[in-house]
Amino acid sequence: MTIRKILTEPDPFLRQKSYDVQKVDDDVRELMNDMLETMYVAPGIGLAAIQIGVPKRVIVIDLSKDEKKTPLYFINPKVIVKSKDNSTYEEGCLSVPGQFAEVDRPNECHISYLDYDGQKKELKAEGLLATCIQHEMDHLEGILFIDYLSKLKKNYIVKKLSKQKKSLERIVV
Ligand code: GNR
Ligand code: NI
Repeated sequence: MTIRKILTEPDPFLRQKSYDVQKVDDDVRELMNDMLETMYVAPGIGLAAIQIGVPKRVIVIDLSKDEKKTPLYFINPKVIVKSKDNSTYEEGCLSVPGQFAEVDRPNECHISYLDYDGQKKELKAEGLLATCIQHEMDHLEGILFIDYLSKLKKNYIVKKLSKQKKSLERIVV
């Protein structure tokens, strides 16, 4: 397993649409293992492959708070239905480091996907899991949570990120 570098806004890669996985083989499983390790180290509760620069429709999630890890793997996820009712969560993103904002999303979503072994599965998710799945599925379309904010809030966050980056570059130099 390898810890990979997480791309951050405004990296153009993050805006790319990801491709369906054709076959769930050991290469895909190795990718998912790397993603999970990278996510645990970050730390975060979800990660899409494009965040480490791989444009494949692969997501890992682990919402467990204690030592006992419960990783979830989603390949080629598709929405079957979303609820009409929304809920609001304060979201963050490993590709938008240190920035948080409230986002409204359907509070339930029913999806189909392939699991770690390539088996077809369905899941009805609600609450934080539903939010996280939708946040990760957005990454597969090149969408970030800041895209849902007002122009003012989004610009503020984007500017902050570029300032952070510049000050980091100065330290490196
Ligand atoms: O670690 C993460 N926390 C989080 C909190 C609220 C809603 C979504 C998320 S996902 C995020 C990790 C990440 O960037 N995944 O793409
Ligand atoms: Ni994210």
